[in-house]
Amino acid sequence: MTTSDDTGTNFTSFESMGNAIRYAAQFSDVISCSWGGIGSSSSFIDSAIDYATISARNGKGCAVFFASGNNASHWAAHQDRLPLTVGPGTYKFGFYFETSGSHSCVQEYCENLVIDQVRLLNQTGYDRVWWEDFEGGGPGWTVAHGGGATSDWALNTQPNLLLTGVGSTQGYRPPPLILAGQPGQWAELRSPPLSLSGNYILAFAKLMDFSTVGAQFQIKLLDANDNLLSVLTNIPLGWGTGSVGAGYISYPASYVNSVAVGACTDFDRRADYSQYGPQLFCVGPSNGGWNGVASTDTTGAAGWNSGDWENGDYYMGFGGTSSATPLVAGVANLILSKNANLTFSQIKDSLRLGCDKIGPRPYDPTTGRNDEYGYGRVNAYASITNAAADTTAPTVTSVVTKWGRGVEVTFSEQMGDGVTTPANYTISGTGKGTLGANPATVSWVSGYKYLLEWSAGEMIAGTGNITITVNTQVKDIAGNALASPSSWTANGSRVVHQISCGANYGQIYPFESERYWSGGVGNPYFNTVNSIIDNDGTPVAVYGTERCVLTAPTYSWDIFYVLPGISTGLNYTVRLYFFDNGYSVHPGDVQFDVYINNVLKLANFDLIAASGGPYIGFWREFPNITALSGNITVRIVPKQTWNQTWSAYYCNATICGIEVTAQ
Ligand SMILES: [Ca+2]
Ligand SMILES: [Ca+2]
Ligand SMILES: [Ca+2]
Repeated sequence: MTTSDDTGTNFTSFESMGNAIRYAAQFSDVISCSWGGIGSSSSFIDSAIDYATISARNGKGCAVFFASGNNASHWAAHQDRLPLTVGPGTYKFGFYFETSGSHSCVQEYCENLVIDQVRLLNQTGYDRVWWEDFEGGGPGWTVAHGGGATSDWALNTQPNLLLTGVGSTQGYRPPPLILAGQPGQWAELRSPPLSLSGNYILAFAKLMDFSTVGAQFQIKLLDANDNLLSVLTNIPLGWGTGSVGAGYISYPASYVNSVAVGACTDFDRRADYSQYGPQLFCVGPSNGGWNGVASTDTTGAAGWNSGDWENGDYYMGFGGTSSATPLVAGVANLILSKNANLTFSQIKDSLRLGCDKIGPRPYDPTTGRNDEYGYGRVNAYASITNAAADTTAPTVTSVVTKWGRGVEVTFSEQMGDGVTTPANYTISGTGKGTLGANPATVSWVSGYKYLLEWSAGEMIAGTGNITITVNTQVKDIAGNALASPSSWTANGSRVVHQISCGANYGQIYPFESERYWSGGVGNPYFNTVNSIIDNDGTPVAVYGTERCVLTAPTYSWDIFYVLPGISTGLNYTVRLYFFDNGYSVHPGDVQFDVYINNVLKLANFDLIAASGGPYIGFWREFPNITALSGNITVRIVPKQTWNQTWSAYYCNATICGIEVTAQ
């Protein structure tokens, strides 16, 4: 997320993040955030989460999920995955550790390196070809040393150095060579010989906690006689992988109205990295055990999977609490697919009651939770099963005419099947005019509101004279068919086009987003409008956005609109909206011609003379326009004039809005 007030650091400003949450809450039932750990709390973010979880969804509240964070231990959240290609033969893997000799630490094991869960995956990066968890001691593995070293890698059983996410009791660890204070001491752990051919991925879990730079941790490919074939990776020591035991929930997951989600593994244990604490709600399946999470990837060579061997559109090594969080958010969406009327609190109840009590830690008998697992591991089936069913039939709650070919229909709740099918909507009443019985399109606006649009015809002006009837093929998201009231009556309108020119901010109701245009530039700024002459109720934002040619040294292009769907045999009034944005300020600076249907309507039109100054909105109206090949065209032609503001000859032109009304 990048915005204009981006501070240039990893994250944009707290204010922008808060605004993004508020924006998402206008359109979403569930918000999943895999970011966090941004330090101090922010009132911008807190208040945005409050808004989303309390006020959004018509007061039902969005469910807002945040990842708890990945720094609970030195075991890396994202484990190493080393690709290799070998011809037919017998191979070993060597885990090589060499001292720098520069270390001054005298405490044994003051530096820690442990490996566990070593596995060779097929080239998809998912299926195990061979593996070792050292729980049986690691039969077939051998050790070697040199450079003055006298000891080898050995089994490690210290509780603080075991990989939590797999129920591990043993890992493998190099000796404290560094205590000798001499460079070049080494010890190597070698896998059993493996018969291999083709493409593989070597994966393993590692714990690294070193401060010394210059020592080495290498993973080598060896032949059957322990000869070096290649170094698969070389990790200079000094690369810590996080702060030990960050036994807290990162912010904003820790905020009182967030749902904090941690990660568990395919052993049903808390992933070693998964941050925990009293605010943790639950855990969701992720990596940290044997396998990662399969995910889509940026297509082709871009992204995490470059597609060396396989289709690069997928990635098998996703993980972290960033992976667990959208999974739990997805379960919340499944719950809402059963009953979209559930509140945020009820969604949490369904998730909580569905959780499986996994792991070795006891759960509080009263609250049903502990700090490492929250209420337990999410269970989609159990959560959906315990959610109350929606048995309420939806109804139509309002119909509002937006323009002569657009009507908004609002329902009582979140809708599902049939709601965007035009044949399920019928317009009737004397105000219907020449509109067809069914709209051409039905599109979602926001919440429970849908927009019906016709592509041709006109309503006849009147009061309370159109009726929209919706049939029972329209259902709520749980499948309940529409019930009474299923129709509603509203005023008619004769407006067939209302277009906000250069509208870069989306639709400005009831004006359409800009369409049917060519030429000119959509001004990306929202101009301040000081006043409007003969205000007809058009939104100020329509004047504040424009399609323009600004101080062009020579004539470059016309601004041209071709408005379709104009009926023959009717007269139309075309109203054009204008505004000077203050870039030029003197009468005479901005002049252009206006043609409608190729007829010159305004010659050398002096924008600033017409308005009396900059920042003033106004309009001009042209009646008795008829269809030209089914269209009405509006052409704005910039004229070169002496620009007093900028002291040069420039071409300028601008238009803010177009309204076409059947007379
Ligand atoms: Ca183990
Ligand atoms: Ca890719
Ligand atoms: Ca319902």
